[in-house]
Amino acid sequence: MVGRAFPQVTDRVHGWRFADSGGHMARDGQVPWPPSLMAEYTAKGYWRGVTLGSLVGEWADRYGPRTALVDGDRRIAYTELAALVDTVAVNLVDLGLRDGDAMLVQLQNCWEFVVTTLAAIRVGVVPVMALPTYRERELTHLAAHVEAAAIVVPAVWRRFDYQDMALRLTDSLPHLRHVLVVGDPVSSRAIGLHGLLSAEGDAQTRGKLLDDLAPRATDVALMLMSGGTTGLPKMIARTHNDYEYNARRSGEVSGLGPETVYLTALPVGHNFPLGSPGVLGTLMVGGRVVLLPSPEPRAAFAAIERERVTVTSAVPAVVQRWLEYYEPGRHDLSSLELIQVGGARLAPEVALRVTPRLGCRLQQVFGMAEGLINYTGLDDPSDVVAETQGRPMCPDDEIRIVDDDGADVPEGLPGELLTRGPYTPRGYFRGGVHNAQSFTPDGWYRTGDVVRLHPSGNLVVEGRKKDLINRAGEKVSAQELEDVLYGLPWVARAAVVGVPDDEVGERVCVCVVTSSGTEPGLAEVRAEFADRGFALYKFPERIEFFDELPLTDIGKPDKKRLRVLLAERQKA
Ligand code: OOB
Repeated sequence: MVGRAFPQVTDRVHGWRFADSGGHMARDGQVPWPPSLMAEYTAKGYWRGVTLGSLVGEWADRYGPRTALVDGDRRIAYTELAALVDTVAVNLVDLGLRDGDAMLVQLQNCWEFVVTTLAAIRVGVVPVMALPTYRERELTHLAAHVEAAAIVVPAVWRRFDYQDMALRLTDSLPHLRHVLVVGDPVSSRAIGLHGLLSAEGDAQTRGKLLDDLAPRATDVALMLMSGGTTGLPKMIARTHNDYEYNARRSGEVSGLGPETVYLTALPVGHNFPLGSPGVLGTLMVGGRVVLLPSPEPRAAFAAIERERVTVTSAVPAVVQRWLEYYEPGRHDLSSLELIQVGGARLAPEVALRVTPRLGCRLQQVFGMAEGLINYTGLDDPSDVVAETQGRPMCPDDEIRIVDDDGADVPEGLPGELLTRGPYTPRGYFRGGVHNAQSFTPDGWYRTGDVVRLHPSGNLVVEGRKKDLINRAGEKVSAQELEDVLYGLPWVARAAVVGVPDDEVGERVCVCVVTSSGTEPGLAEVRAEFADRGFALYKFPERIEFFDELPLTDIGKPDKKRLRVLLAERQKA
């Protein structure tokens, strides 16, 4: 146990919670749902009124000796997980961290991530999910925005000294009091997380004290980062009620159960592997979570084989690598029942190869940190699974598909997706001007995604509202062209972007990683589009070859970076 005596319950400061009465105004930067809907979501059983932290003890009671987490050689049973979470929670409180304080969590996939995150949540300390790739610029922005009181980082990971970076942050951020470090060496100015894994007193007394300190289900449980690829990330405060539902309902529509062995190889601080259904959805049903720090195929396949993994989630770029790497005689993926693919558009041609090649089912997941998640059904026909990105998981998810004037488009036509619902907050955390841009006055989140309703009732993502190339006023959807490119035998990966042009504003540039080593000329590529009857203005006007296309932290195509690379090539 660190430092001084356990604090009194009366010490509590209620940082980010909804007021109990008097208009349900949220404290400090959080936009609440209207009271009538809060009552309705509760009455309908979406919101169970439980905190995520209290679930850990429930899981231990229910699943006891079963393995909850696997991280390399470290295996943690449900009972041990609950004990670890309570011990760390007590020590966090003892460090002076309180209900409503924010703690940046910047860890690679490891068991300590799960324990620290749940420990914080248990006592109302709000973990802010910072991805491992963030550096000082992003972290300073996050820490300042939430006035973070603590940060937890690896000492060194992939040869980068996170501890050093975190300690430097404390110099410029007065709120940031504690640097917690996983691994060695721990600086004298930091606190080793492994030192927080023991505490004085017996577990029962500890549990009782922690229950008294527990936040309320309407409070903010954790913060997720928006997936936007422009500008600095925006923060989404998710409450216990809404995120518990997010993970529980996701688990239902993904068919998770006690026999599930879920592999998380995407960065676990992201909504997809964290709670959609991911780690939390798996733990809720007594399954086993296998943590791997990277989706690199050799290690991922070895983990699948060793742990008999049944479900995993991946972004399209990862699935493509797995499809290329897989050798039936060499790799045993026979335990794998389901691969969930989301985060970016999966080309139908690639989708169709998943089941025949890897021998497991495919489920498309179209979700967002802001809330709404769509899943294809486990019994949808294979063409629907290949061509659509699923349907909202909750009967009370509201969606609209609108034109530029905000009017509903005729059924089946593309438009921007707007949404509201029981796990889609009504604004960003301290969102300011972003809230006015991204949310309508009546609480609809403008996703920026262009979708259309498929006859199956599922949604098809047609692209991003801003991912249009404007060629002399004619709008070209990058995605429409990418789908064609993925059907060509020599294309391993493709991204289409607009490049600035004095004459027509922007021209269509095709960026390709080839699968065969051949590099066809522009004329050949244009002939493919001619064969398919495309309008002339959509034809590619430049083609560039790459060894790899740049990806974001989670593995989505990073078009912002791609544009920079293209500009550099142009100059050279
Ligand atoms: C997930 O969340 P974010 O917040 O990183 O990104 C959300 C955005 C969406 O608005 C959409 O533009 C894109 O990522 N996206 C997809 C997609 N899934 C997400 N675009 C096309 N097809 C898909 N299947 O990315 C996320 C969160 C929870 C579950 C799954 C993904």
